[in-house]
Amino acid sequence: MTDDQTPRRPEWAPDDAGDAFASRVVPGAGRNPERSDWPAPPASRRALTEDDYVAEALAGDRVVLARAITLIESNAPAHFELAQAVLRRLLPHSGRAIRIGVTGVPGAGKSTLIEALGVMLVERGHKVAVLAVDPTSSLTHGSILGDKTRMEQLARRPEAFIRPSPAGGVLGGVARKTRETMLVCEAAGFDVILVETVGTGQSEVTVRSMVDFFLLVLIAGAGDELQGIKRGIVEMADAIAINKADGENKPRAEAARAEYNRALHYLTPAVEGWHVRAYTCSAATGEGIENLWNVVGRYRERAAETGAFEARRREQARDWLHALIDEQLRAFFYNNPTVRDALMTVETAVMAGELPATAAARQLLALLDRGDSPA
Ligand SMILES: Nc1nc2c(ncn2[C@@H]2O[C@H](COP(=O)(O)OP(=O)(O)O)[C@@H](O)[C@H]2O)c(=O)[nH]1
Ligand SMILES: [Mg+2]
Repeated sequence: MTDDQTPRRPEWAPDDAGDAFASRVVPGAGRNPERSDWPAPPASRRALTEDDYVAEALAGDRVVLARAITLIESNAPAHFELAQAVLRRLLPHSGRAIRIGVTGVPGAGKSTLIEALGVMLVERGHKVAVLAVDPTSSLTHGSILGDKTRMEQLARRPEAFIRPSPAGGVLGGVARKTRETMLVCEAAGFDVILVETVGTGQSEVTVRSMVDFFLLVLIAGAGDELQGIKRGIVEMADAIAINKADGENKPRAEAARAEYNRALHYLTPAVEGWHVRAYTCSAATGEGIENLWNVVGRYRERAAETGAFEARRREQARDWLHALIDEQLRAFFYNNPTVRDALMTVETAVMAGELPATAAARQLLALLDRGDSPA
């Protein structure tokens, strides 16, 4: 047997596949320029036009969907225009999904829970998209999202689409990309969007502002159940899942649930007419996962009846507009050449106590007019 006939391990083989392959990998043949009758490269390699993106995203093509999202996530100015043009055309086709945010401290089992819920939902005929918001992921390579980030079982299902957090550092950028990605997924026919966030800091507020339902995942700790998680986060939740209610841990989880329910009793619900409650579940065994989905269903029904569902979305859209204006004003200001030239001097004067900060800010803002006039 010559070397060439030895079965070779394909690049895409699973880690545990061993070395016994019936087929072997041959180097790919390049496109032959003499053979114009050969088919053009598949769409997955061609540069797509605005029409391609729109038509194929609407058709639910996962390859194009992934490319559309890459386009949205791109920071290149040339991509920005195209991405916005595509989004604008997809927007009327979005909005029909239920958007669920999942938060909680690292290790609480968010990814495991999302996977269990996601698998259950695709088995019921849903199309499920999983997105992540983790502004730190570019630094930690996503490790903070835990060891289940890849969600292998769910990832194997063609009805599911899993997108890790966009790299890019600042929360504002990650939030914009996630929001827009969500719209593209909805236009592509995904009817359940699950957004996972790390349970540390500002990202919960951001995710809460883009979802219909916000689920807080907790685990039973020793003693004070309300410790270790900021009260503000509890107040934002539409339901609390006490996860890992399995094995020896089950009684503690039940106790934690009772304790949370007592505490929740005193909180004003974020959505009128909806009572936030705690439930136990086990993402590992699947127990209680269906119940959580039923809770989401009841919420959706109830909030639709009262008008709270649509009101929340409308308010989110308005808040989002203002957040973008703030962000763009800031960029416009700091990128202005006149401002940039003056900033250091003014900063120094303020630091030295020679100029009040209020006057300094006004002075700098006044430069915007001057900087733009032809002079
Ligand atoms: N016993 C038990 N372990 C779980 C459960 N859910 C998650 N885990 C484990 O907890 C660890 C962290 O889970 P992961 O989903 O990555 O947490 P995340 O950081 O919140 O996304 C993993 O080792 C999971 O296998 C559960 O319901 N029961
Ligand atoms: Mg995770």
